[in-house]
Amino acid sequence: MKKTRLILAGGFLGAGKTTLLWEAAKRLMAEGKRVGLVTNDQAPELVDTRILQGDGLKVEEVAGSCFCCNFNGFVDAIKNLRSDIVADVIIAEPVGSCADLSATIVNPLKKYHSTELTISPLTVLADPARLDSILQNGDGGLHEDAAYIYRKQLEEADVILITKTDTLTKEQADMILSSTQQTFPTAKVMTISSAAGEGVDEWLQEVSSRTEAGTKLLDIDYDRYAHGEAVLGWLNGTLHLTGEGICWDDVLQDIMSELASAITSESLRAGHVKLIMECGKDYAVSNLTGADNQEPGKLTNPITLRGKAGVADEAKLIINARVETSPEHLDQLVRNVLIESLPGNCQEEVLTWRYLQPGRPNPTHRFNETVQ
Ligand SMILES: Nc1nc2c(ncn2[C@@H]2O[C@H](COP(=O)(O)OP(=O)(O)OP(=O)(O)O)[C@@H](O)[C@H]2O)c(=O)[nH]1
Ligand SMILES: [Mg+2]
Repeated sequence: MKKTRLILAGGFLGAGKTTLLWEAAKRLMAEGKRVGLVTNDQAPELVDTRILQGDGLKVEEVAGSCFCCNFNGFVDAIKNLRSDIVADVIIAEPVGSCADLSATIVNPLKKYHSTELTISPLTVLADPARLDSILQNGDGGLHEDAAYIYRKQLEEADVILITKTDTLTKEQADMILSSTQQTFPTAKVMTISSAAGEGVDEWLQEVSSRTEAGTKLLDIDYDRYAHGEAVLGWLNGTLHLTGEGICWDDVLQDIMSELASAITSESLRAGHVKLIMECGKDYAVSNLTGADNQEPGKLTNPITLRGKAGVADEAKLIINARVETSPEHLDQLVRNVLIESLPGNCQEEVLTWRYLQPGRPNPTHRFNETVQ
């Protein structure tokens, strides 16, 4: 069986990974390539998986643990995509709070799976608003240990991809590109706007033509890394909503603005909050990212809304929230927001509801040397 090209696109929560996966997959499929995607999270019921499952895209989900702590689950997902669709290319999105991927994923894959896979340089995506703060020794709107993870992600990248350049002027984009390159001189630094479709082909060309992957191994303090993950509360919930002739787009918008007000009024910092409202085949998505309370002027566009769910008698809502607070508090906050914002004639049935704090990372493999 032919080899599959594996592209890992990591980077912090909300950096733009899923949006890029979608955009890149569409382009590769237009060239006639068979493309598989892998999503990853600490718990099932992912907004990302739902967004990506469309237009013939095959998506495998590794849920319940990050790729590095469930290396075999990740390998199984790759195997499934190779056998089900004979994938030419697989693009995988690790959990946004995950670091040390070179030592725990890229190099182990090179050692044990090089007959089936050609592994691309490790790409780390970075949202320019957070990145700018991190480059200036700020906290990127994050707890200092979460900011530590952010820095470590950049440090191990073979390719750093600065995202969302449509939110910057040409001068700002040039400046952040050059200061990132100065700070991380051994990485290839590139810019991209998945929204405007700019830089996607250049990135695909870069990662599809090179085979130097996982060239750097981190010196990383696992206590700080574990704490940086543990400051985030994680909530994944799915609800079945019913009510006569409800406009589900309005409901989605109301829930997200209530969530944003609750997060802001309690001075909490949001990693990423994602909502998807599905109504038959139609759906709308809303995201809240980069709630940088200290530098509100730096917010790119904290709430986004796209798609259309429409008017109907029922809908399904998936909530994925990662916010710097205890999972118990996040549970309460989201419950209160739902009570406040669901319309009076709407009944809800909770299908799944999990809130948790990510456990200490305990990778299946951790290499001390790079594999040639
Ligand atoms: N303006 C702009 N917004 C973008 C772009 N790419 C992604 N976004 C927005 O950034 C937010 C986060 O994007 P995602 O692709 O979900 O980010 P992610 O890295 O997958 O996030 P996690 O899965 O939580 O780690 C969404 O609101 C996107 O619409 C871009 O090129 N330009
Ligand atoms: Mg994502």
